[in-house]
Amino acid sequence: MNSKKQILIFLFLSIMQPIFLLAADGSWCYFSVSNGDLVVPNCGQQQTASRVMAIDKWQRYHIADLPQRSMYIKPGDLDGDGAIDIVAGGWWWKNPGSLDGVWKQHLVGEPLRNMNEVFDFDRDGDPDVIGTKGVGAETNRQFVWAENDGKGKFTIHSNIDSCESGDFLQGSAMIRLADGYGIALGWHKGGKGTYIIRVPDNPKTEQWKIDLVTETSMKEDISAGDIDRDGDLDMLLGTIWLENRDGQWITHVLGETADLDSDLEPDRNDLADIDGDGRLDAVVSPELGTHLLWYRAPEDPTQPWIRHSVGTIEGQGFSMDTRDFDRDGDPDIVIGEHRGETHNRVVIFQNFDRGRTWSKVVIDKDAKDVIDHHDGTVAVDLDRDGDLDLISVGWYNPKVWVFENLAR
Ligand SMILES: [Ca+2]
Ligand SMILES: [Ca+2]
Ligand SMILES: [Ca+2]
Ligand SMILES: [Ca+2]
Repeated sequence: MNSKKQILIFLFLSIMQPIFLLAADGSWCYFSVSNGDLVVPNCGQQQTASRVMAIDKWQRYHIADLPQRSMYIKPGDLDGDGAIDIVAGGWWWKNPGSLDGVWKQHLVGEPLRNMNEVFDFDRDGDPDVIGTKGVGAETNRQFVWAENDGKGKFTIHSNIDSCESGDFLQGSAMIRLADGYGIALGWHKGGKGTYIIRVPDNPKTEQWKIDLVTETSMKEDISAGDIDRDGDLDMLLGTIWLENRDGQWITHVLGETADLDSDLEPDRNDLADIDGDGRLDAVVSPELGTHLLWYRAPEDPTQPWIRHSVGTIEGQGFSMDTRDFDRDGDPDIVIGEHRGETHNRVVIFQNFDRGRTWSKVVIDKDAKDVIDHHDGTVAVDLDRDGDLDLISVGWYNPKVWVFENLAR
């Protein structure tokens, strides 16, 4: 073979490589600026391309109608069969093995009516449940926890202090503290501030205490992460973060939204390294506004963080999760709409080029009196096939949903 032929074959293989890869595994796509899939970054001449898992094929399943609103929806293998079940409100649903099967509904146990965390509190290997006695959005500050026997049968314990203020939860985060685990709490009307429930060493016999740790609250979501990289977990409340300084919680303002939209209130938030520089950035989704934002953490996170736009979300951002849906190594963002004018959608914002370019992929859309999302669109690989599925719950439409990702 002469060298000209070799070069031609080499060029042919180079051009065909993405197509060969696509053929080898149908769930992977090739995106490039050269064919218009991606916007050229910074209006420059630079070539950018990446190979990512497809995120545009989904199947929705209606799992249950709820008699009242549930604050949260969370995953966990409650019965120990290896399949991931769903918990919302006072119920759990057994994973039928195939996501299109019948999800049998079980009561966690009265008087636990509004789950806020699923976690192995007694460290015996199975997930337990904590929640308030509150029905729907009624004011209730009394917590109980449900001890799992490993097979999804629960014993309810009431050895938790009542919270001194609060109406219903809009923020809840498991947080590892110097002396054990805690559950950070944010109330819808703010209460007196941010609280932490202390999980005692022996959760069955010792009383669980609740401390007001700071008067600061943004009345919404709470995310835990080591923002200042000093080895302990801090908290993100939206455009404020709380520095864990040896158990004292110091308030830092990281950015603003008022100059962009004076009505906008941060609702859901996540900590994720959007630009791949090793620092946790803040993702903030809106209530009473449409701007989905991320704030880049500076070297010293007590200094102002630089705000960037991800895109707009017409139905507002009451449901959000930040995970690597396309498996290209960077976090993407899913939003479930709650206040769409006529319809509510589930939208994935796909991160390209370290948070500079986002591609908006609508994966579900239906009439607003059929579906909405509130503290939902939680990403979890429900069928353990290697792609992230979603579980979600509505507020105007209190229903439980599963979205199966058909990439795999
Ligand atoms: Ca347990
Ligand atoms: Ca820290
Ligand atoms: Ca990604
Ligand atoms: Ca999956």
